[in-house]
Amino acid sequence: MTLLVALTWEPKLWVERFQKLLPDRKIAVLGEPFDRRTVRYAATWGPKPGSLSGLPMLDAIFSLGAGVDHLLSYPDLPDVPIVRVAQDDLTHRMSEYVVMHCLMHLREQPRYDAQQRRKVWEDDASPPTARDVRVGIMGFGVLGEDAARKLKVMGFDVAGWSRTPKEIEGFAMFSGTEGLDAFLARTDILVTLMPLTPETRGILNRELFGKLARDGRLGGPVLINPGRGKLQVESDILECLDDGTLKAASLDVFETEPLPSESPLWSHPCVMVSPHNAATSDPDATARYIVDQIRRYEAGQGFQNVVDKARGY
Ligand code: NDP
Ligand code: OXD
Repeated sequence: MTLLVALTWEPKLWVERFQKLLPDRKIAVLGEPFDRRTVRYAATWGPKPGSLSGLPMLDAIFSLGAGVDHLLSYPDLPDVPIVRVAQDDLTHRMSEYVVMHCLMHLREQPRYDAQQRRKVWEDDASPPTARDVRVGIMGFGVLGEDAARKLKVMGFDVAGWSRTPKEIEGFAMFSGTEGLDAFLARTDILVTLMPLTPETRGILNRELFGKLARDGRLGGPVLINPGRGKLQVESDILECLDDGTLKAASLDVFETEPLPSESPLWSHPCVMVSPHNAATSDPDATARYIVDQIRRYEAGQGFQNVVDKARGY
C-alpha cells in the first residue's frame, strides 16, 4: 500500500513524518516514480490538476487542513471519502488567534502601538472590560465552539451562528438566514469561522456589516476573519472602515493569497494582517492524526471527520 503526498510545496517535512509513523509502507511524492496502482491514500493540499487522477485503488483523500474548498474545486475529484483535519493541536492554535485578537481590540492595542511610536502617554478614563463586549462567532463548528469557550473564560458575552439549529449551554445560539439579523444586531466583535461554500462566498459584505450592533462599548463593530478569504468582499471592508460602518478588522485570510503588495489592506491603520497562519497544520500532529485515521479504517472502525461533499464542508 502506498500513501501519496500530493503538495504544491516541498513535501519533505511530511514524507519524513509519514515514513517514520508507517515504516512498512511506501510514501510516494509527485514528480518521483511510483506505481499509481498501489496508492490507497492521498494526503494533499491544493492538488495540481491530474495529481489525484488515475489512482484505481484509492480509498480516501486526507486534506492536510481543516478546510476542504481547495479539494472540492478540484476538477476531477475521485469519488472516495475526504477526511479533513479536526484535532486539538489545530483547534487550540485557532483559539489562540481568536482570543488574542478579541483581546487586542478590547484593550485597544493598535492604538497603544501607534501611540508608542509617537511617544504619547494617553488612555481612556473608563475602558470596557470583556463582559461589556458581545462576540458573535459565525460558524460554530469544531473551531468556533472551542474559541467560544475560551472567550467565555475571559468574560466575553459570546453568541454563535450556524447553518443548522443548535442548543449549547452557556451560549445564545442563532441559525440560518432567519436567525442572522438578530445575531448580528447583538454582535460587537464578529469572528468568522465558516467554510467557503457557495452559500458563504462573499457573505462578509457591506449589507452584513451594516447590521452589526452600533451601540457597543468598542465604539464600532470589529471584524475578525480567520475563516476563508473569499467569505469577504475586501472593497466593502475598506469602504466600511473608512465610513465608520466598521471600526477595525483583523484578517488572516484574503480574496487573493499571498495578499498582493498593492492591496490597501496592508497599510490601513485599522487593519491587522497575518499571513494565513491563524492555525497552521503542524506536520507532527497532523501526520499522527492521518495515520490514526488509516489505522482506524484498516481495523474496520471507519474514518472520522468525513466531509459531506453535497454540503461543501
Ligand atoms: P466545521 O465544519 O466544524 O464548522 C463549520 C461551521 O460553519 C458549522 O457550525 C457550520 O454550521 C457553519 N456553516 C457552514 N455553512 C454555513 C452557512 N451557510 N451558514 C451558516 N453557518 C454555516 O469547521 P471547522 O470549525 O473545523 O473549520 C472552519 C473553517 O475554518 C474551515 O472550513 C477553514 O475554512 C477555516 N480554517 C482556517 C484556518 C487558518 O489558519 N486561517 C485554519 C483552519 C481552518 P453547522 O454547525 O450547522 O454545520
Ligand atoms: C486549514 C487552513 O483549513 O490552514 O486548515 O486554512
